[in-house]
Amino acid sequence: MTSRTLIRDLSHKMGETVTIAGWMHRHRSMSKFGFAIMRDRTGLVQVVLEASQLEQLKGLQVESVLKVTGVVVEKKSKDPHVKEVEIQCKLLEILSPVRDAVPVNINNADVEANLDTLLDNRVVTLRNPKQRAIFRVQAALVHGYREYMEGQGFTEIFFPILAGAASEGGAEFFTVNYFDREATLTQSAQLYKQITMAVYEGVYGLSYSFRAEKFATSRHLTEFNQFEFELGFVESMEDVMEHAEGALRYMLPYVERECADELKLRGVTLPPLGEKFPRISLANALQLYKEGTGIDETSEPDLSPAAEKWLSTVWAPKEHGSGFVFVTDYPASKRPFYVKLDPNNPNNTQSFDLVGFGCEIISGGLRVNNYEEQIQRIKDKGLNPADFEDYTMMHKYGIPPEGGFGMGLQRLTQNVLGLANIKEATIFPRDVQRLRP
Ligand code: AMO
Repeated sequence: MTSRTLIRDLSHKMGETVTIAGWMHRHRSMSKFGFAIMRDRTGLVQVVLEASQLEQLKGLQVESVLKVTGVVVEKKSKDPHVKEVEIQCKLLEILSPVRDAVPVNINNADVEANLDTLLDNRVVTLRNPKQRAIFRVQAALVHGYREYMEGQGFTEIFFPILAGAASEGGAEFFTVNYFDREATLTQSAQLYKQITMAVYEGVYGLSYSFRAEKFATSRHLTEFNQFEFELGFVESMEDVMEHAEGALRYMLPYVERECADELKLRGVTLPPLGEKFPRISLANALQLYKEGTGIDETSEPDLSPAAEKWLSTVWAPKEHGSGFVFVTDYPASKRPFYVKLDPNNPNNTQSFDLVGFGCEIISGGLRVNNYEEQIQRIKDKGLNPADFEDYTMMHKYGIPPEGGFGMGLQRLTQNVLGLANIKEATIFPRDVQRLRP
């Protein structure tokens, strides 16, 4: 068993001799003694060093990896209400010396660098506690999602990344050389989640999605993850929206509980959930936007980023006490081949987006579950049914009325934390220019 004590546990060890290990976050030398601020995955602590130990650190830079054995004592604090501890070092061991100065200063409250510098140096900038917090929150979102879906009795599926045909249509897909033929990287787990739904009825999973997005925006990546969901035997789209709402109502309080320190460090408060997320049609949403702002986008087939922002940060909080709104009934021209058409209007689809935090975070809807209709929809989108034979086999051999949704992991993380660019919420982001680190 390791004898290492984690920094967060030091306050319970007053007067004891302990061993901690971590990175030298900061370092300050006086004439006869000095201080090292040590950092591990749980926090920071000050270590008081004697002259001989300062000698050991000579020539070493911050980020050197150290092991310190010493006594936990109370730290004199300016604020009498704050009880802090520090360690009086008895034995200093250098586990990994760093001799070159780190390229970006990472020991301030946050990394003060532009986005490219931050990402180019991700290997070290991620060590800054405020940066590190982002991916603790992201992990908690995933755990919350899984817990919600397991609670419903649904089955987690691990979807493939290499596939034959592009699931979302369009030109935004990558091809890879697969032995002597061409494969694509999945744009989503759409086809596979439907196929597995026709076995397990309720399926979910975290997929990898690849989109050959040529233009870098603050909300698009070329590689991202989706919280996927698909459910059979639904009676209406409401059955799907209920789980999209249910998942978020579970995940956000979960993150508030599990990541209270991280949210505090980043100064984040989450938007109100309200009693129930409102549901409005796209036409209605655009009309409300026009009435509320004077901006007329009523002839547009989609919401603009500005309209998404207004709806979820102005309209929904004011009218429904919620920072979230479902927008339904998107035109058929804007939705892929698998989305079910409105039986009363073939130009309309039974689909929805969930807009929250000022941005679209979920897309979903009902699916075509009739074989002939699905073949026709594939043709209508200019695609070749032969490329989708494995998929349409499911329609041929029985698929219940069904629907589902996809929610971007990085998109959600970005918005939960109020980050300006989705790349900040992506641990190793890829875009047109970036393929490293
Ligand atoms: P859609 O393409 O709308 O739907 O994607 C679903 C959700 O994934 C996120 N997202 C992205 N995140 C980062 N970079 C991108 N380029 C990007 N594109 C999308 C968004 C979006 O709401 N199969 C359907 C979902 C379904 O109907 O089940 C799909 O992929 O958060």
